[in-house]
Amino acid sequence: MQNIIATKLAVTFNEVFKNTKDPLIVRSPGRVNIIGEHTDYNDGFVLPAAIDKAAYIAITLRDDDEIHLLAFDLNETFSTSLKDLKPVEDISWPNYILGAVAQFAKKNIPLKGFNAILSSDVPIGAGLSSSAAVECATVFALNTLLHTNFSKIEMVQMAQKAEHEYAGVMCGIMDQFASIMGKHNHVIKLDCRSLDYEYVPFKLDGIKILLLNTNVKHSLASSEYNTRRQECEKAVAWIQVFHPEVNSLRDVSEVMLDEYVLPKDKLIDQRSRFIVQEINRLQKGCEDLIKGDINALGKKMFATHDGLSNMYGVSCKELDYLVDFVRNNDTVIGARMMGGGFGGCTINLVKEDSIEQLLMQIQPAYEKATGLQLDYYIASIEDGTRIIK
Ligand code: GAF
Repeated sequence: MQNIIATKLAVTFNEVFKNTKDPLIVRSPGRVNIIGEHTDYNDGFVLPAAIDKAAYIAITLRDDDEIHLLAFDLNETFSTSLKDLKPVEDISWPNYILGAVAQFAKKNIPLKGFNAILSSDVPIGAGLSSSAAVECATVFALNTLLHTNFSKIEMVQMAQKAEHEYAGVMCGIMDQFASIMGKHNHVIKLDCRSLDYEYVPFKLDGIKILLLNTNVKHSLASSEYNTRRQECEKAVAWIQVFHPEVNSLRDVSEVMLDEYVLPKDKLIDQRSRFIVQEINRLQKGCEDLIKGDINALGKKMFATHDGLSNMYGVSCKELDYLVDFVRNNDTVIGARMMGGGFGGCTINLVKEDSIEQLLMQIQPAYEKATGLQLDYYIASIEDGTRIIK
């Protein structure tokens, strides 16, 4: 698959840009997250992994300041100049690339213009981090071509800043970390405060990761995401008055919420209580995984979904429908909505030999209930960002 994409991009590149030089081609994957949702920007833990769907960038430097981009799958072009580097308003995809370029500029790296083609098989708006994949591919490619020697962690942080500054989503660090640092058949237990991480083997005999895509792309996703972040910060600020040592919800207990947040605002209490519980749940879920108690982990995934839906308010009726549909199915070990929310995919751990039957039941039922098509992907866990050519 990678070779086919690399050849397709290289051929198109030479046709479009009439280049004599072969482009550098970098692949950067999307991600899944087993448990630990919305915990990253609260200094908590997450448990993501890079998957077999990825963004690809084919790129060569130019001798002038011009930037010429082609989005292969959309058949759209965009051109600008390094002198005019700023977020674009009417189309989103160039921003993920330009946001990455801007990080080099901010570090006073002498830049050059470039030609690039972008292609991706990470479905857009499915909660699989299609934008992080593009940001990471771009940062990684420029780091190589400009010989800047940034470490992988520095590149993760630059890609995250690209999302903040050019896409306007104040995301945590999980998506970019998973894309760059992913490891075949392992999930990453990441402490989002210290950035310490541990690879935990995730090779479950007879169980597969099934992603069910609601095909709902909620327009509120980025504004509500930023609102959730502010709600969490508000709870921290109220607690800090009495406990100045508290820096984030990572440092907060449910007793503190009872005392300082619940009496002030029920909604902020629900939001922050979910995060405190979720940080705790991830720690226990990770122990389950290490012990091989996959059923216990699965139960926690359902509990995470219920918290995201009822307390954190980031689910939607289509996501709830899919999780409720599999809740009492013995072949589904665990299921929940995944990523920022308001649409996108559910992640399901399903016994491999039952997937076909499950799909035969759930696809028509979902389509009947919602009028939307239900797409699915069986994800495998792969390595993070790599040069492929
Ligand atoms: C999005 C964000 F980009 C991540 O940082 C994370 O907060 C996630 O939503 C929710 O866990 O993917």
